[in-house]
Amino acid sequence: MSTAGGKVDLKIVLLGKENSGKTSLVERYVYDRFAPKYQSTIGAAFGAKKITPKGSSKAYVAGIWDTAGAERYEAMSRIYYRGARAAIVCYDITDDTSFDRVKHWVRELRKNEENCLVYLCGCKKDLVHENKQIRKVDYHDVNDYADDIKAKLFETSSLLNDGVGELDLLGIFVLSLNKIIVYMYKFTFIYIIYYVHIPYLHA
Ligand SMILES: Nc1nc2c(ncn2[C@@H]2O[C@H](COP(=O)(O)OP(=O)(O)OP(=O)(O)O)[C@@H](O)[C@H]2O)c(=O)[nH]1
Ligand SMILES: [Mg+2]
Repeated sequence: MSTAGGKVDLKIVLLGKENSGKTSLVERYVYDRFAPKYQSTIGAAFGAKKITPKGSSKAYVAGIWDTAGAERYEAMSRIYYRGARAAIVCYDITDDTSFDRVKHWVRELRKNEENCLVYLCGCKKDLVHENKQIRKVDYHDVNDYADDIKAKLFETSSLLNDGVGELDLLGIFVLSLNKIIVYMYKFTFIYIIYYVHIPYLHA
């Protein structure tokens, strides 16, 4: 993955158990490619993608930190979610232990990065297309859990490029939220200047 320099408008972090499909998701989203051979991520990797919201002439850069799922890198992953605007917590829908890790990361995020929006991503959707028995994590159970923690859920297949485009929508949503926050700051600033400082100027 490239370590493209330059300004990043929004930071997204991917968390989740090893082998859950994080790197494949980023590879599909950023470079539109898929590698079937598993290569465990060491430490973390970075990918950047330009997002242009509909009706906007400006392109924004989403910086995506793909963390290593192996538990020995857990302390390092904490460094990468600091200051992230959104976290995509991945699990493999054919591996129920990967969903236990989701709960762990959600607890971590809620405790340490409360402003970070949480998205849950069930990866490897294609594996259950032909054999439904392979599914070990029920969509509806996770959806209920997502409702409880006020997160959004999506399922993807990086192999078939199915559902990966959701990441664009996520980016656009976070960018619009950022804009609203900036407007709120500006409005508060104008309010303070007008109503607090003006009377003093006329006194
Ligand atoms: N069939 C299928 N296989 C997938 C999919 N996504 C990932 N895989 C495979 O699952 C394995 C693990 O994928 P990775 O993306 O490397 O997993 P990871 O979460 O980055 O793993 P760590 O880097 O160890 O944390 C690889 O062999 C991928 O090819 C998918 O959508 N469908
Ligand atoms: Mg990886």
